[in-house]
Amino acid sequence: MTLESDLRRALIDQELEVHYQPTYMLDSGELVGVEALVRWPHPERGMVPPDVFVPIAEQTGMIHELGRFVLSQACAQGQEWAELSPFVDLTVSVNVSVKQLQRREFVAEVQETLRESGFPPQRLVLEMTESILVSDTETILRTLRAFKEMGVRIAIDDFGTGYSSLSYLHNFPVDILKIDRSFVERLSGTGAEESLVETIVHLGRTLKLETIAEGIEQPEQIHALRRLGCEQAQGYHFGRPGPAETVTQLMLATA
Ligand code: G
Ligand code: G
Ligand code: MN
Ligand code: NA
Repeated sequence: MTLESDLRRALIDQELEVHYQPTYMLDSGELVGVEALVRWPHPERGMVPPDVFVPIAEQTGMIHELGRFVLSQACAQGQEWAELSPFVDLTVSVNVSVKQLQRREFVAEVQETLRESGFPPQRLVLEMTESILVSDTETILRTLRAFKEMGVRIAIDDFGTGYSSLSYLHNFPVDILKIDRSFVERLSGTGAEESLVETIVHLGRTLKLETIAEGIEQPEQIHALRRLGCEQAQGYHFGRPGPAETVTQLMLATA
């Protein structure tokens, strides 16, 4: 069986799962959000990485169904967490690909999913890469404005790895910059490699955007990020992506 036909079957059989990776405030250590990450525990092949099957889904059009699955799981789970603890208001981030954003029905689908789940639009974040903002500008701009009106926020994923032109940050209603982990990796503690992260954090402050550092693996990186004024962080040091129950345990420990 090809991976493509297998993925088609997996979507029908509801074989895919959604895992969640926590995000924390760097100053207080408070748990503030999760990023939804799709997982495929294949009965024979073992865990198939999203880097392998998401591109196949994009090429074959299955990304729409995959995306609907992840979004509905994430919103339902977000609402469950909201009802579980009055002390923690988790933001839920969902990765979306350009194919999804270009689809006419996408905004209405997100709206419907939010309505069905009861999850507040203000707590949903859609993550997209910079490359999205330079493709098919008119459609994307219209789509992002519609989300802005709904209260859904937009994050730029892997920020700093894409395009040198920053003008899109002025033109598009972006709310959050996620600093790519290649920059965070270089925060060794000597200070010599800090200038890129510092520049991104300052850019975020100037444009009134939240900044989230990705891929924190070492405590020294936390110290550097705090010093540079980055607000939030995510990475293996804090927690790997895991099943929803792992986050539930974290929340209950906090409350
Ligand atoms: O979870 P992991 O780090 O292996 O993810 C690898 C890549 O797959 C990342 O770029 C991530 O953004 C992407 N990805 C994970 N889940 C989803 C999803 O639900 N939809 C889309 N479009 N991409 C995803
Ligand atoms: O492209 P995106 O940022 O959505 O990709 C998220 C991916 O990064 C997920 O697959 C997740 O497993 C991975 N990831 C999350 N934290 C870390 C980390 O601290 N180190 C590394 N190497 N990968 C991470
Ligand atoms: Mn992401
Ligand atoms: Na990222």
